[in-house]
Amino acid sequence: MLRAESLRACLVMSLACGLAACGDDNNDNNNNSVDSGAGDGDGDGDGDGDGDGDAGGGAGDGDAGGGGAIPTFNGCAPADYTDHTAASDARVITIAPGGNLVYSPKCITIKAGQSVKWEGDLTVHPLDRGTPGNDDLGSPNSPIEDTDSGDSVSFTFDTAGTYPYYCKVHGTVGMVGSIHVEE
Ligand SMILES: [Cu+2]
Repeated sequence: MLRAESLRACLVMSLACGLAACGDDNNDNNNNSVDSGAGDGDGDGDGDGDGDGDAGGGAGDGDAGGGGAIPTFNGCAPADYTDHTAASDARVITIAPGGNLVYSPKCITIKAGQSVKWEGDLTVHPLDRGTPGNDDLGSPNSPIEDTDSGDSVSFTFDTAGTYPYYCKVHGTVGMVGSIHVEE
């Protein structure tokens, strides 16, 4: 009997000890958790700040990407192009309207396979591909041929791309433009 009682007492003791130890462990864990939580809070704060900065950069890159789709030539930025893709559109660019040293419309969008006609005095305003000082700018294989006589000329754009053009006499004073060709 005595042995059994002391054994029981021992069991109760060790149970109590075990519980107490567990309790200590829990407290330690809780403390650690609280500390970790504070650490996470700081981390999130920094992360949010960086995230906003990156988002701004991303928006900037997006704009740059849009510019890449339609490169700017001869003052024709993506927003400057007017839509002339409709089948009913005449797609005629007037050379020096009213004697002004410009093309009108200056920057137009068409579809691959469509033609553009330049109308006006090509002797006074000889037309060429590219930009003043660089005939090679723009998409390769521009159908625009060097033209310095006649009252009109037409070119067909079979390949998607951006094809700048200019007047060889007045290009440097703003007589320039560009054709953007969609697929
Ligand atoms: Cu000219």
